[in-house]
Amino acid sequence: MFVDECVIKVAAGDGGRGCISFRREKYEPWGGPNGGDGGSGGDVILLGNDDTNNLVDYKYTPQRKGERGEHGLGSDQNGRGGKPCILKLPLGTIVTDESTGKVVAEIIFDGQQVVLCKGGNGGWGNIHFKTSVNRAPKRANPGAPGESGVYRLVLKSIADVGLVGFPNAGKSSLTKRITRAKPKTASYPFTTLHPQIGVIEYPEDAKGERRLLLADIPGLIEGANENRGLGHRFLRHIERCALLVFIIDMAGIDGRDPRDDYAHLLRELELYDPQLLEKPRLVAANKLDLPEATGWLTKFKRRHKVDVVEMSCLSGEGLDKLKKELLKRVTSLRKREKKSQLSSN
Ligand SMILES: Nc1nc2c(ncn2[C@@H]2O[C@H](COP(=O)(O)OP(=O)(O)OP(=O)(O)O)[C@@H](O)[C@H]2O)c(=O)[nH]1
Ligand SMILES: [Mg+2]
Repeated sequence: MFVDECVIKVAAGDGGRGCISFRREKYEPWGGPNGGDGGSGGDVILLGNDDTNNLVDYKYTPQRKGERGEHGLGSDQNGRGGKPCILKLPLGTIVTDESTGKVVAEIIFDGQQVVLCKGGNGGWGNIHFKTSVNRAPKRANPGAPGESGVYRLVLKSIADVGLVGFPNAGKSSLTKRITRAKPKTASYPFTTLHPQIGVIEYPEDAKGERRLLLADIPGLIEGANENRGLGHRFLRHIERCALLVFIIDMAGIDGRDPRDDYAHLLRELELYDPQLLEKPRLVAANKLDLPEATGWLTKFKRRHKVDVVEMSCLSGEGLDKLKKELLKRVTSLRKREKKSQLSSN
């Protein structure tokens, strides 16, 4: 099961109690206080983890808690701190406070750590309350409560290139051919039911990035905005891509017109978020191994002024060219992004 949104209830551990205790030894009538401090409670910590692309664990166990700090003991023994509660999250998870709606964290890289809720401090033992006038204090502090809250987790996958297309256009076939991911492909619509991220690797001597992340998402159909098919919900997984690749089935199977397919896809993206149309895009004209495709391709180019890479996932034609094109474009987009970040700082 794929889950990309859920609500969790978390609490850091409370601090342990401070201890009231006195030194009791033979021939030592005024032993004095020796109650240790309580340990602090375990924090709730978010940890970026690139092994997963799913929030399903949090749907089934949405309540998480840090461990309480141990209470202080006599003979100056402080309590042990509570173990933190570590929430491993896929890269691209946005965490918002459910009560205020404010974003409190965004998980971007593997190993990133964010303390979401701080554990309570341990209470002081009576050793701290000794004064010149009260040398036998019968007083210690309770531990402070740990922070807690209700948070919404939303996963928007991080990828460089997002694939958009009607069902059966060949998105997963392409992912399979140019990355190591193994998505299912079949001749029925909606074979892909949730997003998959594949890595395109480039040789050492290629100019630019060494690897690009490719997001294969379920097919869109006309009326996806009214929740037809699987609807728009998976478009959030291409929101952060630098480049969108529209895969068009150029063979026009079942009386389809590839020119209209492209127009419908643009419309669906616009209905979801007009900003998606501002992203650089490229058309991958697929299934050129089929005889009908050549005629449609000419008509397509006449109607739509957009860069087209001609290819076939079946024969492998054009795949190298597409890979190179993706590398070239994403590398230059990333460079431009970096430059504009530097100039705005
Ligand atoms: N002839 C031919 N068939 C192809 C080509 N690419 C994909 N197919 C076939 O088209 C069908 C659909 O391919 P998929 O890769 O599953 O399509 P998809 O876009 O991922 O489809 P959904 O996951 O349903 O959205 C499969 O039967 C593929 O074998 C191609 O270049 N030529
Ligand atoms: Mg698919």
